[in-house]
Amino acid sequence: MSGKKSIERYDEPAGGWGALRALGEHLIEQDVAIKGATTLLRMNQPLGFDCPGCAWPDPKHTSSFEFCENGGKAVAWEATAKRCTPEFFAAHTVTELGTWSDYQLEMTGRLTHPMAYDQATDRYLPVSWDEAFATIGRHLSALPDPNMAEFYTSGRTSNEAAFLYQLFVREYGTNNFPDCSNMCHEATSVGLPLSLGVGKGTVLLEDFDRTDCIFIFGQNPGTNSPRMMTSLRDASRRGAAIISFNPFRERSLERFQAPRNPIEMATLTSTPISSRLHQVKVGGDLAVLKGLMKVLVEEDERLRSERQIEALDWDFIHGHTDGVEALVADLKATRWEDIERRSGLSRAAIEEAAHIYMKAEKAIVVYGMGITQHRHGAKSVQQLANLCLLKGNIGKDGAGLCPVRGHSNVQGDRTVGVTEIPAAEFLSRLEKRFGFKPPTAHGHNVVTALEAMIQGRARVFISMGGNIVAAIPDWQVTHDAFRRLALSVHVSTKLNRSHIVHGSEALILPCLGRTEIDLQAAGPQCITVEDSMSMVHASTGMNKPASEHLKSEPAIVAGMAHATLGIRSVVDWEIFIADYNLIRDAIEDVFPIFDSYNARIRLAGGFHLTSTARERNWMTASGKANFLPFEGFGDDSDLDDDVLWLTSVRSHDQYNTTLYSLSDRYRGVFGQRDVLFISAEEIEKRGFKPDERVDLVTVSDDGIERVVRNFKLVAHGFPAGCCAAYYPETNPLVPLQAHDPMSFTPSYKGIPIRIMRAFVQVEAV
Ligand SMILES: Nc1nc2c(c(=O)[nH]1)N[C@H]1C(S)=C(S)[C@@H](COP(=O)(O)OP(=O)(O)OC[C@H]3O[C@@H](n4cnc5c(=O)[nH]c(N)nc54)[C@H](O)[C@@H]3O)O[C@H]1N2
Ligand SMILES: Nc1nc2c(c(=O)[nH]1)N[C@H]1C(S)=C(S)[C@@H](COP(=O)(O)OP(=O)(O)OC[C@H]3O[C@@H](n4cnc5c(=O)[nH]c(N)nc54)[C@H](O)[C@@H]3O)O[C@H]1N2
Ligand SMILES: [Mo]
Repeated sequence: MSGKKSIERYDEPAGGWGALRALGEHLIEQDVAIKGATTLLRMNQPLGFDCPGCAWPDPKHTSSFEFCENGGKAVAWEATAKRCTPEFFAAHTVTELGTWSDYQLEMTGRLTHPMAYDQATDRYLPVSWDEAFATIGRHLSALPDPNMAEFYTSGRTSNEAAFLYQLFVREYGTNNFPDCSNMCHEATSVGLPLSLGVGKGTVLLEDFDRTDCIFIFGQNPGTNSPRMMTSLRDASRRGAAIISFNPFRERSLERFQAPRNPIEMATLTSTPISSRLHQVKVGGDLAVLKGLMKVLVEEDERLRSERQIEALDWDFIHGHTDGVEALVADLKATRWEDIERRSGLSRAAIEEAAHIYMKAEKAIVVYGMGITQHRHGAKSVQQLANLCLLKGNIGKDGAGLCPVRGHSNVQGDRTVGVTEIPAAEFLSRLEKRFGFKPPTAHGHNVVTALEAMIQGRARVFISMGGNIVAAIPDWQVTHDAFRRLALSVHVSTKLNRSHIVHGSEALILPCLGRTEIDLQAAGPQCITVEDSMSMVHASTGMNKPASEHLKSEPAIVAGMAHATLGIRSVVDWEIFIADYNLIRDAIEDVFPIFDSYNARIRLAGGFHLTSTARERNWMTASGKANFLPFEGFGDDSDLDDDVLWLTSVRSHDQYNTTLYSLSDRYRGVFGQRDVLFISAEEIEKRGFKPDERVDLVTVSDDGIERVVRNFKLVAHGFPAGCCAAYYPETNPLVPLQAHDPMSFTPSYKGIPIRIMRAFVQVEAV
């Protein structure tokens, strides 16, 4: 890691030479300069592998190499030459590893052997795959009730592995599927079906080429979906308006230098992205959305009465929707002074944005975690849908709603049945295809799984990827629950916190990554994934596996199933593992939308899973799209003046709990992460000085003290009453009960805190 530690102004645009330089450094650090570079050329190509980074789609998977700094980092992270071997585990007790940072743990490299925790020596020792599977089978069979086991999925898991996983778990007898999506876009999956009849976005990549304006709420494209910058840059150059709402002036929302554009690179110029970037208060989006819609409906009323002109799409509203009257009534009753106070934006700014939206024939509304990770996440998503519906911006060329998904296959995992609330039709098709009766009772999501563990109702935790222990809220409470499990199992590629905070027995099962050759009885296999825009395509690994002892995720599921269900299983697991085409045939049998699955993934670019809302076919109870008003501004009622709203965000150099480095170039932070972004005015108002160190303490009424210590105050252009720090360092501050009641999404982006002068004013080492 480069040793520089500083806070400084970073004036370069997003992308450009800074991105090339950063990726080069990362490749060297991971020891993959040559291999990594050739690996990168195969990413997102017709015959290559799908980027294990984000879920943003590719232009038909047929373009020449599309440079993406963070996609490159994700690949190099997986293709690293470093190895975490049994010798490494022999040299360190787990207690010692508990003192290592997350960065240090993952920097040990790829896991090479299955390992089992040994209490006597406090170390992980190598174990055979058969022994590991037998341990899982023994524990699961011993549980008096299958609902005492939890089966987590992180969204890198392929459709094939995810389908087998849910098949195993349902044959075993539970719907307990806590999923990374529960911490991410669940507000979309739960909120949108009530509005539009579908829990996914309604746009395709080509809509970005035709739209007149793009509104971006709470999403950081330059860091978390950098390939989106190409679409935004093109739209901006075409003259489409781009209006962003974010408490940070994220650099990629300001300007972008396209690494593939020789002129911008040679002349050091860049393209402006947002025509307006509104620094909304943390949690202020509901107020903005109500303000925007208030202008629309009141302007429409005025124009209709004065000039017989419609500002809203009344044909669409009458023909396709229900409930507009209640929405209009609520908006009319909403006062501007409240909107301004809650959003932190002026009426004039909101009016200007609303007029741009009103005049645009086609608009796209993009959003990310800044919307979903709030107590009112699902309702906020519904307000975004309302905004679209008022102008008929759903199911129209160049228009629509665009939730930007997280993990590269988080959407696909859901599509193929990893869900704690399975639809009856899906279960009956599963039963028909496989001949066993799947459980119908709803299972646990992340929050309810954690509650079950805390109360001792769940005893076994199995994790298909991810690093749940670091990703969840309320560490003091939740980590204890992990330590009290009878068994914790993690299918992983790298060592992480979830292996350290473990149950009485614990297993680490190392798996192949997406870049690697997956050789099975019928030959090398491809897997499939679904991106943010519901395009499904194949991905074929090309690299030699990091170790000869790795197994593929589907093979690991089959091993667990075999050891748990034995001969009573009605599934022929071996056949599925020999040839993944057969898994895809089974997926097609259960989910008709995958019609001709194997044939269609062989087409260049794969195929699109149709979104009913895109076709204006509303799969809601009423058969129409629903306007769903939201009274007030959420339950984040006004707190004392000294309370700050903290939002937790990703740095430019991290992938969720994985840190590529300790820097965050675009925000001017180098070599450190224990910082609190806050305005100079707030620092002064509270009697502090920039660079002073403070402790952050959650404001809650449950008597539990939640604190993280020694954060440096970094004066940053940030809205009043708000501050920001990095995830996962701030996760101990989020109370488990602080989640959206509809979607159970933890409110990671709206944490009321107080800051106090730190006892020790020194930097952590
Ligand atoms: N390189 C990289 N790529 C990734 C990931 C990664 O960690 N690294 N993670 C993947 C995953 S799982 C996901 S879910 C996505 C996440 O991608 P994003 O949705 O972009 O997630 P965040 O960076 O957490 O936050 C998004 C933005 O919301 C803003 N924000 C914070 N609070 C608020 C608020 O109250 N209102 C508004 N309007 N904005 C707010 C933040 O300043 C930030 O710019 O990216 C995926 N891609
Ligand atoms: N405070 C706060 N908390 C948050 C968020 C936030 O914005 N703020 N964001 C939330 C969101 S959006 C998400 S999605 C979650 C993320 O939660 P997770 O998905 O659980 O976490 P990751 O950090 O993505 O998991 C990293 C680990 O995945 C394993 N891994 C990587 N690739 C593979 C693979 O191909 N197969 C397998 N089996 N394992 C692999 C590696 O061992 C690595 O250590 O965190 C959530 N937590
Ligand atoms: Mo996510």
